[in-house]
Amino acid sequence: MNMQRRTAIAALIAAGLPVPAALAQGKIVLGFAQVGAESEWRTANTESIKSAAKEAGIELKFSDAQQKQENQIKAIRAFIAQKVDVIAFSPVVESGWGTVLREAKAAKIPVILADRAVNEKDDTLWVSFMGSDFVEEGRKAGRWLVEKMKGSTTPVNIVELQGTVGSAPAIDRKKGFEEIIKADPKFKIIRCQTGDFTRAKGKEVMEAFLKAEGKKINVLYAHNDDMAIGAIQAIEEAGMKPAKDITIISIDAVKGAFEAMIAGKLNVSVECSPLLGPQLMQAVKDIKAGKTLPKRIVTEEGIFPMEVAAKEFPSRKY
Ligand code: GZL
Repeated sequence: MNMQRRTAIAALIAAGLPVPAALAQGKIVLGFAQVGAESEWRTANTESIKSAAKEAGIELKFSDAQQKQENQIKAIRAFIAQKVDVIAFSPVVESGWGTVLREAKAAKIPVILADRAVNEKDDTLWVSFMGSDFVEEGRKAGRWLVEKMKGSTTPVNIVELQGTVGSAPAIDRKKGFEEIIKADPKFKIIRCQTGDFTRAKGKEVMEAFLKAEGKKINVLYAHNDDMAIGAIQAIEEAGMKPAKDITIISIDAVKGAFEAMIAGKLNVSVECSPLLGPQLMQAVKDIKAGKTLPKRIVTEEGIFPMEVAAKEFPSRKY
């Protein structure tokens, strides 16, 4: 409940007047602290949240932290001060959230983790965590590569473009991928560096990989499509053919990835759906209705190799 509504209701009660139902129920107010606008995925996620809030008649207070944790913490503190009904956010990194989450708990404002997790031990600090299983996304990428390289005995040198250092998707996508490829010693990650989930950084780091390792590189594993698309530009500028000279595996399955696969420049993208808006708004309404939420709500997702890209593209929603 926001400040103005509380004050109005208190004044009516103090004057011994009835509180109109519309005022008493009022609009639910949700404070959402977004990571930033670093990728196509994030843009689609923000769009999904804003449109779903509108659709649900929920008043949305939205902040963009420009990928800085201190900005997300500031936004959450502002939501607490404004006495919003629910707080939701996608933590830019896993650690450093205990203090502000305890402040929200002390203010009796429920918190939903949307998209990424935190590594806080006390799970009473949030009501529910909804989002993808990033470890499974990494496994799917690894399984696709194992299948593609089945039967070959020559070494497979992999360079890895990691997501934001310390973020749940970067940690877990690496973990899942390595869990699968470690079964065969021919797979070797020869370089690994963060591209911070952006196209620009992905291109810059891939240029450095190519300078250092050149034609030794057989595979690029990128933790998201934006970094893969940046890397594709670097591979072409180095006079090599993306998806042919270097097999490229990526995650998110955003429009840009489908366009790259249709152009024959990306081999496969593992789906990671940003369309959490409707699920989040339903969770907010359930909390306000006093319902209990599951602690973990996992998004179901697929995998899209380039062979199916043209057929699937028209029906993609992000
Ligand atoms: C994953 C999400 C990641 C995407 C990136 O759920 O947190 O952040 O994979 C985005 O594209 O920047």
